[in-house]
Amino acid sequence: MSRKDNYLDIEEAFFSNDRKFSKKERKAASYKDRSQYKKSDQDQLKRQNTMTTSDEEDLLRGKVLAIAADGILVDCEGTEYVCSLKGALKKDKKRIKNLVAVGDIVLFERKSHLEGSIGKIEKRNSILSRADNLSRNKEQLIAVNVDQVLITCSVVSPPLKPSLIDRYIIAAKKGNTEPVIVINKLDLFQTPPPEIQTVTLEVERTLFEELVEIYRSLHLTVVLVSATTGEGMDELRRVMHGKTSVFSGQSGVGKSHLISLITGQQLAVGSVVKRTQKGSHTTSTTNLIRFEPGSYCIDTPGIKSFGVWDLKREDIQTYFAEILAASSTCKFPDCSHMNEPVCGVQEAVEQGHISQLRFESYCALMAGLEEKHINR
Ligand SMILES: Nc1nc2c(ncn2[C@@H]2O[C@H](COP(=O)(O)OP(=O)(O)OP(=O)(O)O)[C@@H](O)[C@H]2O)c(=O)[nH]1
Ligand SMILES: [Mg+2]
Ligand SMILES: [Zn+2]
Repeated sequence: MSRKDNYLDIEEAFFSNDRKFSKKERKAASYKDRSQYKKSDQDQLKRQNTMTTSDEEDLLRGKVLAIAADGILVDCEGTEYVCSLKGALKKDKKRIKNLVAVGDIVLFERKSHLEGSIGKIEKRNSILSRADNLSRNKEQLIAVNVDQVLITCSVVSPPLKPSLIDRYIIAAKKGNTEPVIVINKLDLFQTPPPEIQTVTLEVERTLFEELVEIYRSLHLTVVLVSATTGEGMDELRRVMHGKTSVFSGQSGVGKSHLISLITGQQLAVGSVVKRTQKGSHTTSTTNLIRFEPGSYCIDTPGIKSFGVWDLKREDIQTYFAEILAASSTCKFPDCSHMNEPVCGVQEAVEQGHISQLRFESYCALMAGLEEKHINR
């Protein structure tokens, strides 16, 4: 696996290096670390909250802009500090892969001119995370404190991936943020790459039309764009106005290209690898960009796989509004809609009231088959 493919490992390596901590700090941190094992202390200590009010008064408050190889970049009233993370915060490391994420509001101690040490991460109002693709038992934060997730996909190259969109929608809702679907590269329907066969193009067009209809009927915002021709860009700007949006999706769908157009910042844009149509990873770190007062967007590296973190089987249908609605006529109150008789959901699928694509996504999640799906 290349360094770019697993950009969060850079952060992992960074955090595991305690070189920046003085002996005194290490002692204080280890004392705080030990306190987590005492039940009474544990109950009192709120997650992420390891400092006292008097400690906090001396600290600066800022927003995490990026997590790079040399540290966590924090903006504090227009000045950017490179910060490390205090040891006491690392107690959650077993469950969560990256303790701090882009969009976090942090309190930090100024160490030197433009360096700091983060002592507290403020409570987050929303989270976009996924199951860590290696162990699948750790949560990997993609971005936090965002208003909406722009689930970015493209037509033709790389092609649409319906089950991936559904998993993103669930992750966004679960994390208290709004899912918005952005479908890019519409120009490719008019001017497809030469290697794409007509029949493949027609199949993709049919899938595209069906998906737009499904998600709009579910009252989700679907923005249709082409970074190349500029089509739909005004609508995308309008959707992003006054909000914090995170662009996430497969590599090569055009996230950075769209963000460059919206923000006017030149970001690295890569070429799609023709052989696999999966694109090569171009963006290797997550970056928060302010593009107008009160409007922010976050560019993220393309994901290779996406599993919804901590999704309970019994909760799955609550994220499929049309399935939940049809379940009212199922014979069994705990019907899974997979193989029971007299099932309102199966009936609705047969009659075409529920899309086959959505039902397949639901079944794959219910059967725990998402591992197969996430490897694109
Ligand atoms: N035809 C066409 N190509 C596009 C469009 N938008 C982006 N591209 C191309 O798609 C390729 C990938 O674009 P990027 O912006 O690097 O994609 P990304 O999603 O940021 O990829 P990662 O950073 O790897 O996750 C580039 O060659 C872009 O020029 C579009 O609307 N139409
Ligand atoms: Mg990119
Ligand atoms: Zn049923």
